[in-house]
Amino acid sequence: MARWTRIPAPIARRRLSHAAAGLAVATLTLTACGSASTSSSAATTSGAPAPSSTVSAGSPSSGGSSQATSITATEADFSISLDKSSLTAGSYTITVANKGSATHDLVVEQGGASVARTDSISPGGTGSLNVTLKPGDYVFYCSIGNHRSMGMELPVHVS
Ligand SMILES: [Cu+2]
Repeated sequence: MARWTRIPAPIARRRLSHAAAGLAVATLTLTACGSASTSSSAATTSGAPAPSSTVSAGSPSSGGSSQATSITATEADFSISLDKSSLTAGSYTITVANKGSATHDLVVEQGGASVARTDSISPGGTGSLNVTLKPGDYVFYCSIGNHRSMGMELPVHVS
């Protein structure tokens, strides 16, 4: 008999703790709801900064024409290589690193016309240019001496 009288006590205690837990959950839920609505209204209020950070993340695929993508062209004697194999239409800042022992430059050409170019770049130096690329075929080349015919010519397709 003594055992039977002892058993209900833990059950009652468990029920109590369940009830307490339920209250705690209810309180947490209320608190969570309160803070959630506060933070979502804060996000709505700060609507301007939020989209701009989203744009920087998703700009390469859609509508990122306002923000330039940085790419690097590496020149040597006598070659040009890009750190990106495929380019999509948009604005680009192209950093040109001259790893050769001769002076080079970089010209972006489309349909035989120069679209953008760097100044002459000394050996070991870097230059840069800004260009907006549209879908189509371009040629990146070095305009110094006969470097283009020596191999400093890179066809670039922009999709
Ligand atoms: Cu060159």
